[in-house]
Amino acid sequence: MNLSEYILKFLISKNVKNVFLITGGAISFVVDAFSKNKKIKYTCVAHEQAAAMMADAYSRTGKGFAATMVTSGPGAQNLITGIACSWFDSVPVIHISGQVNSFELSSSNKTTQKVRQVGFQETDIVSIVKPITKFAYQLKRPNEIKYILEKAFHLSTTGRPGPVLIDIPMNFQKSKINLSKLKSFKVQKQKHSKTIIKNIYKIKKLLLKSKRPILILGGGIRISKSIKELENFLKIIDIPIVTTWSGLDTIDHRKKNYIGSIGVYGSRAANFAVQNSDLVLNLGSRLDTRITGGSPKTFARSAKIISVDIDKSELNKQRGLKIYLKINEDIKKFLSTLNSKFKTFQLSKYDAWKNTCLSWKSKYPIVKEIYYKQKKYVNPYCFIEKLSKNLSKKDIIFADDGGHLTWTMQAFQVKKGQRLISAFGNSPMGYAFPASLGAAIANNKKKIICIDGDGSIQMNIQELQTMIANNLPIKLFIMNNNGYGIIKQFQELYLGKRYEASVMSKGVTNPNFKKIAIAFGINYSEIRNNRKIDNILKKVLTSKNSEFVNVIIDPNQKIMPKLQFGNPIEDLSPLLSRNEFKKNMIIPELKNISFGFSESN
Ligand SMILES: Cc1ncc(C[n+]2csc(CCOP(=O)(O)OP(=O)(O)O)c2C)c(N)n1
Repeated sequence: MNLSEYILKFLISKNVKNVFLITGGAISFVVDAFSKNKKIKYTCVAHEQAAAMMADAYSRTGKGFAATMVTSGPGAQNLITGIACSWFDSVPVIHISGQVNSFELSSSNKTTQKVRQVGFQETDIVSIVKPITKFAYQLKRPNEIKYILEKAFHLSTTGRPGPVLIDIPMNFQKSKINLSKLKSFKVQKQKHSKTIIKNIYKIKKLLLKSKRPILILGGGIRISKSIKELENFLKIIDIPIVTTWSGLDTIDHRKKNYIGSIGVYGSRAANFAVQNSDLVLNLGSRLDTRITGGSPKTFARSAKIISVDIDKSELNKQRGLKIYLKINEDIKKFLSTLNSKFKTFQLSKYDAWKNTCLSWKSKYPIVKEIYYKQKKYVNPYCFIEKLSKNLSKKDIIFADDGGHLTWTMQAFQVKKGQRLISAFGNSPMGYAFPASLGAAIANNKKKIICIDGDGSIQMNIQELQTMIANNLPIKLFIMNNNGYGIIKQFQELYLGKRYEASVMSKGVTNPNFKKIAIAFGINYSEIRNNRKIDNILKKVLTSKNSEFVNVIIDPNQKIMPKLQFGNPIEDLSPLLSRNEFKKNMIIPELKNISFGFSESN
């Protein structure tokens, strides 16, 4: 067996059924190994950035591990944005890059160590990706391969997961290896945590004293594969629940205690709930600035915050936010220990508090009746609400980056089991479409929905060909507001409405999407106003083919509500009248605070 054949054997053992790749001289021997192995396939993509994003989504939504293969130099460099998506959102993926022959590496000779390049397309990809991978390594000898792959897999999938990259010189790829001589990587036994039970009792005590507790569900729940454990936990705890964006799909939004998502683009109701709470139990959210607003010290400022996070550095970061009880645990272990100990976890009832939160939810809906009356253009909030009503609990939905992501996250009503995914931490334009392809390949029976922007789709539009060539019946919705909507709104707020580089007259233009769809052989539809939504949705969602839907949005459509810079997250814009606002602030220390904003609606 040669080393390349061994790599495939290893990937198969980790349940990788498909590799996303683009070939090239320096990876050719590894790619050639597929000719001798029918247990694993590959998908040829059009851009390595898209390969990394496909692998990322394959891993997020599938059952196994995910992999890419790319050539040296530009092939490996193109992976970077996709690797960063996996890094920031803790997604396990292995990237295998080819490298020039080991004897052509600039590092292989004392006299060439300072030159930029010796071998053709030589790039020190390991140094480049080190800060965004859990492990990046250039193979030094062929017989290290087993040890290095096992180590990479272990690091990628355990603790806080993340991407890894193994760089393999060409001459090693074809070298024969003797399986009996290969060394294995020994996994160190994890220490048993002694504090977990103690902390659970502390939480129980704090809940007893609390009058207004709140539960935050973050991305850590999905990352740690704890949906079942969460469901069981919710049977023994009965307090208002809010989510972050990456926690949105951890819970059915019809659940009685669900209030909404929190943060800069959160719902008024959820933000009032967290800001008025006196105890926050945070499961797996980093509480980053999108959640806390620009001034973390104003976040949940009357509450004792309990955070459960597998990453100690997230608990110990000092940005003004005070975490009262830091629980450095894997959420799965934490919840399963807790669930096994208690038949009921809380002793108080909190009925009045729950009713207050629910009354905020009904008083401040994201999607207002009046939006449905809009005659011209499609209102994106109505569109997303209708789309979500028409989708089933098995469907997987991706959203890209921009206004359309925000409308989706604000208005989508998740059903139990559904996935709603974006590259939350990295948030590059161009993620959602290739990610949809990766998910379609990992879940070939499921319906995959891609919600994209007219700007963002153009970053990976070449993958329309990959979709067609692989017969992937993705439903692609372009929320077309003819420009960079989210940037325009920023420019209106902070840059005197100077729309530099965000609108057509300033250089941001769209192709004719109809011609593009036709050129690739994709069914094309348009939704021009609210009245047309139902019919077109019915048609495309029951179609067995790939569908390209151009949803025409008002170029001046805003994201509402949204936090204006400098305000605490309970005070979303458009601002409520100060009287109404103060009535909602039930915590005594905020009731009489002077906010300094003008009386305005
Ligand atoms: C790769 C990359 N480049 C630039 C940005 C900055 N950016 C964020 S959203 C956005 C505009 C997105 O436009 P579009 O997809 O049309 O979405 P809209 O806001 O109009 O819904 C830009 C330029 C980014 N997030 N990623």
